[in-house]
Amino acid sequence: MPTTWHVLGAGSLGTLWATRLARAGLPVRLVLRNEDRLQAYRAAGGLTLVEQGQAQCYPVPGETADQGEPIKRLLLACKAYDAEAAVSSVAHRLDAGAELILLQNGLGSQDAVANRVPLARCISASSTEGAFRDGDWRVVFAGHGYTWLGDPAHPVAPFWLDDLEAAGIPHEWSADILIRLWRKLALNCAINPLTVLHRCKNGGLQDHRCEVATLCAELTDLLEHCGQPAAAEDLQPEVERVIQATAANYSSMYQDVSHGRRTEISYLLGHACKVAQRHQVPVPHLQQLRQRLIVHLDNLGLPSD
Ligand code: NAD
Ligand code: KPL
Repeated sequence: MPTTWHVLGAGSLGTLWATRLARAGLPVRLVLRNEDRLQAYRAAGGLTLVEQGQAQCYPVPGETADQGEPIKRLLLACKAYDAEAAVSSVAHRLDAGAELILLQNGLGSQDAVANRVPLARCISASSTEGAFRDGDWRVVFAGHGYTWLGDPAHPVAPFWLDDLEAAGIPHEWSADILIRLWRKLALNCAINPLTVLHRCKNGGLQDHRCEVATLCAELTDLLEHCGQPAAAEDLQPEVERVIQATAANYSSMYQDVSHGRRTEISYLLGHACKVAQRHQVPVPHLQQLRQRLIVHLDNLGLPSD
């Protein structure tokens, strides 16, 4: 009997994974917050994935967090700020030796989850796939990409990567996932907050080269002093390359703010500033950027944590 994939978080990435796994004939169950959400989901009849303009509904069975069979494999597909509470809601159902796949962007939430469920194996993921919701229980597959998975505590790849292969989820096992997570965090810190503050697309940062370069210099220094020198290599040229390659796009943080959604600031810029303080690395421009962003979010009435 193949192991069931329990997917917690019926949002963009959770739906993108759940529908592809279900399409491959693998057992998937969607874990919902409460009975009301479960009833609403059942009324919708399943999760809909829109790919190249074609919508397809997959009747993935749903259940609430508090009841159901023991969970052996959990895909945690919520935002970083919800991760600890979400895993707590199913902690009583986790099997001894359960495996968790953490899809959260940024850093900080992975440790919070691992501390909450110390007996589980926590596998972190970093994804460049793109998806967004265009309705309740409906997700549009917007950008093909890759997902890197890795376990900082245990470098051996799990056998269930075969399921991802079968489901057509492009992935790679990464022996040092922390390098990838830190590199992505650095890119996001150098680009995303500035796009919010300057109210521009990524390409608009070409008019703010000095500001971007200053942030890259501090991020490079921080990565070198906090044990992540590989994540620091040639950071600035890569940031410039990403700005150019994604010039026509709005960053994910810009999109969150423009839709009135909470951002993951604490797990990006907030985490960078916290680690800098712990390692006594001066990062005045990153700190100032964080303060400016907090004021901006406060003014908009959005959470700034
Ligand atoms: P999302 O907001 O679309 O989905 C999160 C879902 O989790 C929501 O449906 C929410 O209701 C649910 N949730 C939260 N707490 C819950 C709980 N306790 N019980 C049940 N459900 C709960 O978020 P997303 O865009 O899928 O992002 C997930 C993570 O992936 C984020 O860290 C994001 O930065 C990262 N990411 C997203 C994309 C993308 O294209 N969407 C790409 C790369 C990385
Ligand atoms: O990952 C991104 C995001 O928007 O979150 C990019 C495009 C790299 C900008 O930081």
